[in-house]
Amino acid sequence: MGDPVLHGLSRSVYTRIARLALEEKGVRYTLEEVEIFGPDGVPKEHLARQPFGRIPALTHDGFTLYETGAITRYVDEAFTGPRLQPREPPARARMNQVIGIVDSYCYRPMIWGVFYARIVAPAERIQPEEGHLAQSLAKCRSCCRALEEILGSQRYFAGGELTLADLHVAPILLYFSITREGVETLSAHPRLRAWLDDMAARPSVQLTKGKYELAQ
Ligand SMILES: N[C@@H](CCC(=O)N[C@@H](CS)C(=O)NCC(=O)O)C(=O)O
Repeated sequence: MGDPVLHGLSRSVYTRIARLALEEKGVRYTLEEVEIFGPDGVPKEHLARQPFGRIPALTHDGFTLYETGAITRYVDEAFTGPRLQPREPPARARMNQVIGIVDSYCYRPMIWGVFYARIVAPAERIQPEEGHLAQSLAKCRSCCRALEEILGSQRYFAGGELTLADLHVAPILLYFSITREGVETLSAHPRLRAWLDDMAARPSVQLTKGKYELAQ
């Protein structure tokens, strides 16, 4: 079997989620950078892999897969290494619930609402829209409240062991945490903050830092 190729961008949070799964499993892989945000739009060859023009996509021995949740589960099941999905139904359901929360409620406001306005827009000399930021921030606060409640006093989201849930939350919360609104919001959620600090210290997370975090 050959090594998988992940098609994405090192600065993309969803690409990083897939990379974290590969790194935590100890899988050798190649990251092929695909610039989807350039003036020419999504490259044709990427649309053939991901018809919605999003990143990442994974190719492995002629098998092509997109949707990060499917990629991380595939990586966990197709390769040896530490299990990243619990066996017991309640813990497994909790993991899936957290992944659903991240996709449905956290990604847009945290990344496109706050992180984009505070970190990407100034770097690219774009004027952010403050109204959008304020609306997004209210949603970010709800996300942090919900995530902290689920975390409770556990070390990880689905219990005592690291699972895909932690890998899905970390990249998005790390980007949010480098904005001043993120710092403030997280200071009101000390257990979530402690979880994030613990995740930030993992070798997989350190190794996959993108340019915006490295610039801090
Ligand atoms: N549902 C997709 C979402 C992936 C996604 O939104 N990726 C971002 C980059 S982090 C993207 O491609 N954004 C491009 C856009 O929103 O047009 C998945 O789970 O893979």
